[in-house]
Amino acid sequence: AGELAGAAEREAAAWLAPPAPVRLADVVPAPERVEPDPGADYLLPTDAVIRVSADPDALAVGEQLAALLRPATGYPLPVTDTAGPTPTGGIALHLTDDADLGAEGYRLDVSADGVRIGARTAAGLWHGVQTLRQLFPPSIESATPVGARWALPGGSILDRPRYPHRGAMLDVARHFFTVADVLRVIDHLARYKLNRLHLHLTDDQGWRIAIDSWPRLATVGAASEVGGGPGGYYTRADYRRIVAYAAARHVTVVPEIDLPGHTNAALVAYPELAPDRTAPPPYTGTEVGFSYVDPASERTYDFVADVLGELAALTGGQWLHIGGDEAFKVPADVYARFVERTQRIVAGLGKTVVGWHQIAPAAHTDGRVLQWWGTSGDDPVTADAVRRGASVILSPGNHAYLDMKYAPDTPIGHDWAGLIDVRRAYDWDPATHLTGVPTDAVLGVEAPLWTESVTTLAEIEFMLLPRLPAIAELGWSPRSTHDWDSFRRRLAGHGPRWTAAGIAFHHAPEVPWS
Ligand code: TNX
Repeated sequence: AGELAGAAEREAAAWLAPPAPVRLADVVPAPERVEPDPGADYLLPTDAVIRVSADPDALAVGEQLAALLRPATGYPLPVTDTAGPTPTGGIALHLTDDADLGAEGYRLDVSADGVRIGARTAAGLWHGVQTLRQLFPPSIESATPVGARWALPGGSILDRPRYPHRGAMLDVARHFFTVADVLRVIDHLARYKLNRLHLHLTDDQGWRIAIDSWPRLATVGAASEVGGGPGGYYTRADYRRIVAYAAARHVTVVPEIDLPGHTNAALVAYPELAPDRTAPPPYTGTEVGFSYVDPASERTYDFVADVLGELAALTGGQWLHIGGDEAFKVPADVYARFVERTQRIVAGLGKTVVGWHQIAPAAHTDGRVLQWWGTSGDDPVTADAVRRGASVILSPGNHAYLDMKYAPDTPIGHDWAGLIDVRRAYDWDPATHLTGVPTDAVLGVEAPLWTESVTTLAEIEFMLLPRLPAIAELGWSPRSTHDWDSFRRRLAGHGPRWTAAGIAFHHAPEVPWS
């Protein structure tokens, strides 16, 4: 009888049809345009079908959507292309030729009859799917079936990114992280419509990518990390797996080989690259600026060309990051010549060069990108490089550095660029941040996570969440949507999602977690 009463109650609840628990505007990053239609909520039925344009990349997005929704709903959610029989209802993913949507935009319509996402590209459909995912109740993130009403709020969203470059950086050199950890970080990026993963692959404490022509980089240079742990490196197959997993989530990997400084691990493996031709001891501390490959030796340029050549062949994306930061022991003119020669090597490989903003004084080369990590908002040298043609990715140390502590009592992290709570991560404008850098020179934003003090995936997640969504919103959402109170309220809705997905996060006191 108890069971019957329960069933009756459930039926009564369905008849009363409460509104969908999530509001259409509760999305992070904030969409460009939201038009709620409270009369048009949609209840996903058990037999819903996902119908997709007959295109392999679009169908892949349809399969990924099904894989996101199946565990919690327990529904079969078959994926078919639109050429097949056309059931009503369900979720449709359509490639359209609506030029307004650009390379990554989408339109999402929820009506009482079903859901439709339209985009010009599979990337646009993918971003639309991330929005749809956030419109379901938080328990959609559960890995096991949950008895919930899978109701979606009615209405329409039109959405496009503000900037083409929306990234995060993971330092796998100070501490090494497994392929599985990196894939999980890619999942976090994709949730918030970030499209670049910058991997800081080399530093004083370890070299993390196998290079066939210089094998000791991995076998010797990788065997250390901060604090004396065992280190590690990615094989070519590992690296390819990361690139492919990212590409399937519409994220491009930007690999960094830090040159000419931050190279102690390479010198341990190949003393012939050291200015005094002597191998230094492996380094497990956290100082910077003491090491460099010899800019006066031709062997150094063989090394640079071989390493960047192998990496260019391995990596799918258009960019190679050459580091360039904190080469304190290399005189300015020698440094500039080294960077110029390295830039030419990258150009010769058909890739676009990215470097930390210290490379600014070097001559311009086509398409070159500077990554700003200063804390002042005013740097005439960077502004001058922009006048000579460079574009800029903004990673201001005092807003976007995910290795800064949230508060004085944060157990891990640094504070040299200040404390960065969620509001500080959110309250700045990439378009006007740097004096003398016009809006159209800004490619986008990136949040770096340096890992001197970060040793586990849970610690990565603790530093990323909830600040990564703040940086993501700066990169994606039109400035007109920028509003701290709106952001922290929308962000609060993600706590239960992360909890349901088993993701660690910092319960920042300025966010009204329920
Ligand atoms: C500066 S940011 C560095 C890194 C450190 C970081 C720690 C940059 C380009 N260089 O080598 O890990 O500070 O916050």
